[in-house]
Amino acid sequence: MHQNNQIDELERSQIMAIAQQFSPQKQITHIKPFGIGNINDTFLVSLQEAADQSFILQRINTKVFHEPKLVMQNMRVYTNHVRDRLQNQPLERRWDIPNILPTQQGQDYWQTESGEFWRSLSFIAGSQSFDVMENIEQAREVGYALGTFHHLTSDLVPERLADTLEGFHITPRYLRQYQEALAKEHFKRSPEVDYCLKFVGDRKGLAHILEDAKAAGKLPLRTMHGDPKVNNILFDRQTQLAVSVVDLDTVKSGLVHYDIGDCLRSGCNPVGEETNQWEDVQFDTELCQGILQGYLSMAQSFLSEHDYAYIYDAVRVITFELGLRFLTDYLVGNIYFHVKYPEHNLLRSLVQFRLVSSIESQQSVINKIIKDIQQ
Ligand code: GN1
Ligand code: MG
Repeated sequence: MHQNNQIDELERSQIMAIAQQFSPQKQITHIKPFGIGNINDTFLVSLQEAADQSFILQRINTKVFHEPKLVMQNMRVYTNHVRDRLQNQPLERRWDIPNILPTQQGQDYWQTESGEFWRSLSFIAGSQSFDVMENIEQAREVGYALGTFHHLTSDLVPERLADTLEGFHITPRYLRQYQEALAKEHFKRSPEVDYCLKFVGDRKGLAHILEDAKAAGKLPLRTMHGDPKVNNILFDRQTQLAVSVVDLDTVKSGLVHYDIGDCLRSGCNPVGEETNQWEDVQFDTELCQGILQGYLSMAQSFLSEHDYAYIYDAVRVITFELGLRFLTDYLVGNIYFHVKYPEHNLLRSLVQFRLVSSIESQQSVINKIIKDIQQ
């Protein structure tokens, strides 16, 4: 199965058997695909007489994560750290972290004979997520959630986390891979492809901004989430407050700027990254202000002058980077991101590039927001 929208009967019974490994005593009533992840396959498993104990079952994409056991090890390090920290210094409001559900043998994962790697996590009770932000209050909550994540991991020594995805968010590497693909692959030219090629050609310098700042010692390595797009933030259905950040596979040592940028990239695009109307994509600066206000309410204490100076760059670099990743995957034949049709990654890259243009055309507004919030 490559898209998270259907499962056939045979697959359902196989998945059911795997789910049972993580819940041997309870009867499973229902399994359904969950969310819109581009890499792993995710399911929600419901239990009879224990609706509140529904859990998440995921097949890790081992073509992307070559060492899935290290992914689980990192998740242990992260969840133990945050749980201890919350116990010693509780927050004033609800904040949850998913529990790793072990198998009957006490392992954090289940491997099938064919080598598939599965794991289960508790479902955060009464929560929901959104693919796009509907209002400024939600935007503030998204920012608060990312700030809380960075706050709670600010004393987690990044070296304790293994690098499970080498080169992840190292923008110059993606640029190199793109250039290699351009040189090697035979792809169909079209006005859209030409637009993308020119777009990247005009902005090659962008790829180096954050890595150069890191090399110059301006931006320190910290623990980063790696994928804080808005639908990885969970909201309490009742209070509508953010209560958790999920999708912890890419938690590792890195620049928090990739996180800040990614959160703004996904949160300030009201038509969403899967839109067909790429020409309508715009960066919404009010939502940007909301996210940054929420973020700084938690992060002000550990951000330096340099950190602030690179926030604008962070948002356009990460948006450019994602566009580049989608485009490269299109050029090499869609091997990394799940796609629903052959041009899917091309369209996704157009969406991100359009967003970059919109960010660039509003540079002074965005910089003013950053400046005002700092005071
Ligand atoms: C992938 O699988 P998903 O949707 O959680 C990708 C992110 C991208 C995102 C874009 C490990 O995340 O880096 O920002 O798609 N994750 C990985 O939607 O590459
Ligand atoms: Mg992810």
